[in-house]
Amino acid sequence: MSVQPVFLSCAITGGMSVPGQSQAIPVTPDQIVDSAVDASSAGAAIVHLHVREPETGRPVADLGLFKEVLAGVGERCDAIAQPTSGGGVGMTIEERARVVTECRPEMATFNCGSFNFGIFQVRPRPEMADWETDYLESTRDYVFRNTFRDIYRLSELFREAGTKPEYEVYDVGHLYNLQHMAEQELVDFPFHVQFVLGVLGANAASIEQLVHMRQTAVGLFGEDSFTWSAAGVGYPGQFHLAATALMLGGHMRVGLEDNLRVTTSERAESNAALVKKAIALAPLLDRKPAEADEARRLLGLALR
Ligand code: KMH
Ligand code: ZN
Repeated sequence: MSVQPVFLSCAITGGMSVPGQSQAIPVTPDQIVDSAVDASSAGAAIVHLHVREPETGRPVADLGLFKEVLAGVGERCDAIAQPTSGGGVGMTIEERARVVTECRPEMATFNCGSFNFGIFQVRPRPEMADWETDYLESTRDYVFRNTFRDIYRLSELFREAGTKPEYEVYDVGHLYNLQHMAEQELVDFPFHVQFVLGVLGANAASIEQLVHMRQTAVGLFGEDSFTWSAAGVGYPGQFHLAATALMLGGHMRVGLEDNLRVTTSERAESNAALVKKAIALAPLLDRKPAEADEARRLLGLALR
């Protein structure tokens, strides 16, 4: 029996959370780069990147900050540097897409549908600034917008930039949106899809729902038409989905963007701690962790 390679993606800082949720969340470009390099040394083949205003930690789509972070990661490690085109609260699709059109990364995230995205249930902590509690509360009214007009346009921009999309699907309907895009010849095969489960407003981070999402994708596109990864939001969903993905032949994503705990009783001190725990599961389940260039080969990206 052959041992299949598995690549791990680490979502370093996030575009929805606020820094007061955990001291471990990196904020400044230097902190984000350091954390990404440490995650890469711990075994992450992909680092998924957002940027934050250095003074406050507020999620932003500032091109200068993205350039600084992408340059820093590129100089210091060989992980696939994967910026978001999802951004965060209050950002327009034009702002979100600029990192793709201006920086032409080898890969970036591509969100496949609109949905409510609520983080108002995060417990306020004494160390949070007023803007942070207001921001969390504002998500009662937040729709993460990815309309058909948006995703058609984004498809063109990704192709012009030569950037491979990682299709983020949060609910089963997003797979039907992806099928529609494929029918319009807006999708290049084989594609890569991330099942992001556990957002309040979309599907749950349960093993049953991951199996359902994967089966639906196989039914729509065929098993050999795509590579896939699972990102569980929250604890223990992050590790339950990582373990399930290992068993089902998928890849995995962990990181402080999606989850702040390393065990039931311990908060994660770093992204590297989350990566180490997930990577340790791979050999137990007969999967071999892939280095960055092996991940590039599996994803059909040019080797660096
Ligand atoms: N924040 C995650 C739930 C993106 O950046 O494009 C989803 C995400 C999307 O990572
Ligand atoms: Zn993200």
